[in-house]
Amino acid sequence: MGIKAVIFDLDGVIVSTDEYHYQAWKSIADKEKIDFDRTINNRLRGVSRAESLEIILENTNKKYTQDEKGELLEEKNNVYKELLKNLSASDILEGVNEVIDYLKANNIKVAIGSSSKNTSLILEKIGLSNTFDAIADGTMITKSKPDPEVFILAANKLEVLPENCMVVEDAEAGVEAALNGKMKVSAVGDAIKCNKATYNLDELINLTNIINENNRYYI
Ligand code: B16
Ligand code: MG
Repeated sequence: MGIKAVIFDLDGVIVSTDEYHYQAWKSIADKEKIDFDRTINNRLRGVSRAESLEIILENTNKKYTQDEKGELLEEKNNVYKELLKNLSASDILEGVNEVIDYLKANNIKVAIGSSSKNTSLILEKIGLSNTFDAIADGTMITKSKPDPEVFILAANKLEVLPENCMVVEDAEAGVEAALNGKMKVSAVGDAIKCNKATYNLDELINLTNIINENNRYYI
């Protein structure tokens, strides 16, 4: 069987935009006088923008109309996009370029599977717009992680079967999404704690050993 494609989550795997998400949500929460801290922010990893707002609103008794929620979502995204202006290739996380080079040299396809509707903008800012063989993102799906839709879409675009895909994720919802899609998954960062992934990676570069191990008898 072996691994024929690696599908990378974006925020928290390729680039640390999670801090910008935190700052943007914090500004909205402060304005609305809602308690919001980094522990709550960790629950927003891999979760869509609209569902993230619902989690934040768990900490207030105030009832928001759909229109008011829509305004908060737009405001959050405006603050977030303003912060993204600071993003550059120097924000690509450690090991990412090396791992992608290794995969390409070994004819393993690479894709993005992200909940973010800002994926194109982020990839452009960090100079990786033309790096991936396929992109599946929040603008193309109707069901959020832990539903496997975004990863299945990436696999379909690559024309690779789910069982031949390895997902790399920093969020528990993303790890579950990959497993729900019958894919292997390597956890990095916060997702290691959930202990559900096929592999846990202390450092992203260790993915090359895992791929090697999986493909020893196939390539
Ligand atoms: P946007 P990922 C996710 O990206 C983030 O982890 C999550 O915090 C965010 O709410 C979600 O994208 C939606 O992002 O507001 O840009 O559409 O980790 O799936 O790459
Ligand atoms: Mg993520």
